[in-house]
Amino acid sequence: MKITKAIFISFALGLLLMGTAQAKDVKAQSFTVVINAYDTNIPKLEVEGVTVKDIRAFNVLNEPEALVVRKGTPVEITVENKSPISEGFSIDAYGISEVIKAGETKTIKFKADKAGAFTIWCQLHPMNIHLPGSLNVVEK
Ligand SMILES: [Cu+2]
Repeated sequence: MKITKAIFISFALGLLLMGTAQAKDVKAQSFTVVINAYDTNIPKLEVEGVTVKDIRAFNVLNEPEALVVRKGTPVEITVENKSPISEGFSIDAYGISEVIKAGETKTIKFKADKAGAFTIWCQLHPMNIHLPGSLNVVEK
């Protein structure tokens, strides 16, 4: 009888350890987003007979543009701002609205508990200088 009990206890302990290992498997999905700025100057351009000089084209974009995650997964987004100015990082559906200073890196943590495609945008600047990104939360 003693041996049977010992076997049962080690079996139960094994199950318990397996359960703990499985719980650890629900790891956060990590992303690194780099906010890059492309500041370009077009020295001279002729359009329909009109000559324009020193046009500045300033574009900001998130790289990568789209993040894909399964619903229910904890998410960690490390945002690195390589723009020479402060940039915003917002995902409205998740109540995220962060400001990342030039050269700064911030980690944003949340659980992806709503499925759908959500726009990642900068709340500080006009949309026409930004290419918005997206967070795509897919059903299991
Ligand atoms: Cu911006």
